[in-house]
Amino acid sequence: MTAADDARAILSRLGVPAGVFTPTGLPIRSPVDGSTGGAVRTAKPDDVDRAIAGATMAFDAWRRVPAPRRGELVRLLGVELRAAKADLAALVTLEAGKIASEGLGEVQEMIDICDFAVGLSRQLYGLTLPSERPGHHMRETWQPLGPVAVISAFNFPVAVWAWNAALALVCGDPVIWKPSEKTPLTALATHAVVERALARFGDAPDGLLQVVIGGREVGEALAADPRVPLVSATGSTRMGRAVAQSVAARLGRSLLELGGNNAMIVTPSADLDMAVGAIAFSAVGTCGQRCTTLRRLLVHEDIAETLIARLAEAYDSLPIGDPRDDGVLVGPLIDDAATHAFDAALARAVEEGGTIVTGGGRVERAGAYVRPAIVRMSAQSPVVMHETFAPILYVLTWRDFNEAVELQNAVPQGLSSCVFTDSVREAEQFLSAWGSDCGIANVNIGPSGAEIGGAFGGEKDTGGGRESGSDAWKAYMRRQTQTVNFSSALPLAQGVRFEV
Ligand code: UN1
Repeated sequence: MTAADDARAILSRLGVPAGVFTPTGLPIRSPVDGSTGGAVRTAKPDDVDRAIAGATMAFDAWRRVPAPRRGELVRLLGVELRAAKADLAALVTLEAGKIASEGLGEVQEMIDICDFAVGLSRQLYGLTLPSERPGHHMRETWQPLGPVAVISAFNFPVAVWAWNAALALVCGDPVIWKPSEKTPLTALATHAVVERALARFGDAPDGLLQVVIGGREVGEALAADPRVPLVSATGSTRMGRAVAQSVAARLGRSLLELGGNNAMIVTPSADLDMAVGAIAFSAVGTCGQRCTTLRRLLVHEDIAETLIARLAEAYDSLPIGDPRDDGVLVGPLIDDAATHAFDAALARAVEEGGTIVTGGGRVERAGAYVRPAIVRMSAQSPVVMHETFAPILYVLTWRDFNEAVELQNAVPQGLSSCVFTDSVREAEQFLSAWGSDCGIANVNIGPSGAEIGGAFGGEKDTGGGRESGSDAWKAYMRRQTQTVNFSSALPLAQGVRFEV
């Protein structure tokens, strides 16, 4: 059986109706062995319109449901996800190429955000504010916003939808999901799990949770439609810029989680055993295809040779292969286009003065398998400034800690960052107002693998959005300032007199 056949078998086990498959449409493929097998139906322009109309109707009903009851649907989704965890994770592995443990971790991330959102459904707190007028109450309330479009990327094909959907649901918003064209199967499988949660819930309105499979035109239609007040998009900076402009043109709201170019600063006092482990996971985990992947290693010149030698040794023994196999740590890239981008970036790095320490090139097997690379650079040349979604780690050295922080901040992206140090001074400077300029800043932890409890996202070309934990839920609601006059007079604010 090919991996594409395996994927179809899991789909039918998860209850996805056979009707989603068509002879033409979006081809089903697996990066695990490069196999293809059939296609899934894609949306026509009318389908997008119908989905938005359905979500608009659903919103009218769902916003009237008390938030803790909305939380009950998310609780049931968490229960169904737990039951489907093994199958859904296996499908993530087959369709996105993640190793088994990371596939399971991705589904766990969905379950975690469901648990978070269930609690949140009783904590959508507003404020009471002192009114300057006698006999008046003033407060701030958070109201449901309306249909939310979620445009997600192949690399976290289901977790990022869950971050958005779990929060949107408790906030009172329907969700229309446009998954990546590269990972339609995991979206369809997730939707089958959603259907089970909806059936157990009983009386959710039709159109509350929808999936629209298709290409760029689906995303464009969702971004341009004024009936969709919030568009949450994850992907490249180029895609995010297009979405943001379209949404802004109609004065809608966008929530963007775009490219990263994440760095680790390693100082002379760092625990190098810990640093090597963190670098390996964050630079080659998910085959370098996380937004939070470590792409730049900024190491003090006194320890550079030692650290690079240790890393080269670790890289040379990396188990690369079928992501379903025990012990494998590096699976395939998503497709051939990604391997070409990997090759091209390495060639460019050499042209720009870089030296390849280890890695580069293909692993001889069917599928898009490459050898993760380490490249020494003497400067942050254009290729280093650019996010290549592949396992390439650029190494640069520094002498002064301020210089290291400057290098870290000198790229267009601002997602995640970290420092390895035993110095409180360095750690705290890194976390200060003149330290890391990223949305995520860690000490003695790599830049990837964030928990759902914190707000996730970053600055500059990363798009400025925050998803997942903390108060990210506020993006899915509309703030309303309410003032109630319970006196029998009509005093005006600021002492204005207007008597008729
Ligand atoms: C992404 O790559 O789009 O912090 C999300 C992490 C994961 C999420 C990554 N929890 O690496």
